[in-house]
Amino acid sequence: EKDLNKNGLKVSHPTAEEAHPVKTISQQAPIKDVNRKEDVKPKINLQAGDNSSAVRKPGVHKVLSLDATHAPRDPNAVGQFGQPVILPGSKNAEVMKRWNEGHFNVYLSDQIPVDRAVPDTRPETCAQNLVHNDLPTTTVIFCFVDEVWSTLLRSVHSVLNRSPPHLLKEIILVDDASTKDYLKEQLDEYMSQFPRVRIIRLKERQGLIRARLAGAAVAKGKDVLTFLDSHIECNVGWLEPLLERVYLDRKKVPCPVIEVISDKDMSYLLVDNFQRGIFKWPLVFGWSPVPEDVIKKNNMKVTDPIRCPVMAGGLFSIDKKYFFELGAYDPGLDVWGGENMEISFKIWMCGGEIEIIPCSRVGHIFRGQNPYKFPKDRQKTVERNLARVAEVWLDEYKDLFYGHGYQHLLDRKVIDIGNLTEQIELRKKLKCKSFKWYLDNVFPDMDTPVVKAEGLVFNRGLRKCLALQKDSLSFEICDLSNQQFNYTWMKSIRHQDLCVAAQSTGSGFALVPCDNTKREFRWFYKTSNSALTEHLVSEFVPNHMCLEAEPRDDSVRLRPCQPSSVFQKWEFTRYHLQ
Ligand code: LR7
Ligand code: MN
Repeated sequence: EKDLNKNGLKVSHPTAEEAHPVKTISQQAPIKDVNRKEDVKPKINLQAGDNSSAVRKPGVHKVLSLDATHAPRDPNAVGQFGQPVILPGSKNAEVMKRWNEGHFNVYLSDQIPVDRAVPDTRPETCAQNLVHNDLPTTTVIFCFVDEVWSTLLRSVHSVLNRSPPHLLKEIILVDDASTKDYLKEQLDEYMSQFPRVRIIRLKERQGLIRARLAGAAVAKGKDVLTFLDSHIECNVGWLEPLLERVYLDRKKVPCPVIEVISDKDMSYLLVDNFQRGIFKWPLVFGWSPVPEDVIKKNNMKVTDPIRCPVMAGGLFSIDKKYFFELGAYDPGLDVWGGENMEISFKIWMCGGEIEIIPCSRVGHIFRGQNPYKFPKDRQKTVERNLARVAEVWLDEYKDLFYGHGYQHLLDRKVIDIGNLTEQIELRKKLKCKSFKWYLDNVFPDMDTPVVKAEGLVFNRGLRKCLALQKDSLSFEICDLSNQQFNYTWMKSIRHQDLCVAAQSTGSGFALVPCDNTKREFRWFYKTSNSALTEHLVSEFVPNHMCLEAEPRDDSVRLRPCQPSSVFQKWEFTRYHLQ
């Protein structure tokens, strides 16, 4: 069922079960940041909200809980209060028949009220938290393609019912060229009851990234944009804590805690506290708990915002002007995937912050598969998006992206990732910091060295080292001059911009400007614990020959690999391999 590319790597985000531990018991435990100290005093930002030059009054009120949602219209309905529903076995066929409409239990969803109550899963003290009286308003943007009727409606009702009306400027539904009939006149008619809801329709399928951009472009609200997936349920008091963060600092990008609506029984499940959004190579999103000792050391409270290296993608609020200052999303990203990495790197590297706000909680139906078609191949679409992000934002670390199974993307004849000039210009214009800065400051626990090994390349047999010699390699007594090499994620043996290339004919080498797309630059480094096979094997020459020291004249050459030959054993000074 998993989406594996040809290297066996997952390109979809992890499913709820895999990566987002759920709990049904009530939560306790504290929170805080792992990377930086949380601001002690709220920053008063005169630029946020209206342009009044007066210092904001501390005027504060408790988060509105809009208690009507706790006393639903129909308390005996199926799935009410987010309870699990076990359908009789006789319904199985029907459940299965409708499953693929949304890749969740659509049959059951259709039985559950569109305005059901869900358990208030906020930490207890959240109801006492204070927010400002003059919070900015928000436009809520849902984009969707062929969303299931009942879940789309439940998403909209949860916003209408659980957002303080004076803070909800409008809800924009962006129909990304859906094919289902019920999403046409029937949806128009239904939504016409709610003056705050507007529908815009895209003539051609654009994908969620450009669909969100289309929504943002027509937003009438001037303050804040809030993006949500179209199969969610906002919990009690979800909005004000998000807007409060933007109010305190317009460069904060707050995300709610994303809770789980079961795809099988539609129950609303509480997730573990202290989860951060992170990524692993090759740019795979995941959740990771804030370490226990960090929680203790910082005396983190359960309600404290948690700074996140990356956001999940679908659910967040952002100051509208700031969103556009950042260049919004790269409009060259197609359909699904990668935009969460793009916006996350952009926010952090260009002066903003991403936070999860524990007092704001939204349930989301996690599905095993995308229920809609990709206009082109899904795998290729996501890879291409990620390659665009890597090229613009990762600096020298893009080798780690490509080196974790995406080397084929470097061949631009195979995959056209499109023009990136505007994105690169934008990064310059905004004077954004380096990816290294981001790793060191925002995600220091990732500990991801940019090369696999470095230093001298020492041969055990002759006790000498590889050395640079004009445009070729020599083999000399080890010293510290001209003998420093990196073994990179692209499998190249590199000295500054020069790389060791195998020659297709003969047994020689060249030391020439690196080119990650060419196979003559790739050297397997074969290791084993017995240390008998530390060979540097050319991927290029026929039969994968090995780098060998020639004892007679102290030169180096390529020879058929021989596991026992000491002249073929090479060691770097320092290893960062796994
Ligand atoms: O072509 C499309 N056009 C659309 O309008 C494809 C999708 N969409 C809509 C779709 O109907 C839905 O409302 O876009 C929204 C997101 O699509 P999903 O629900 O298929 O995405 P997802 O929940 O599987 O994936 C997560 O990662 C995506 C990467 O591009 C987006 O950022 C999603 O918003 C994001 N969802 C979340 O963050 C919710 C929590 C999931 C996690 C972890
Ligand atoms: Mn989703």
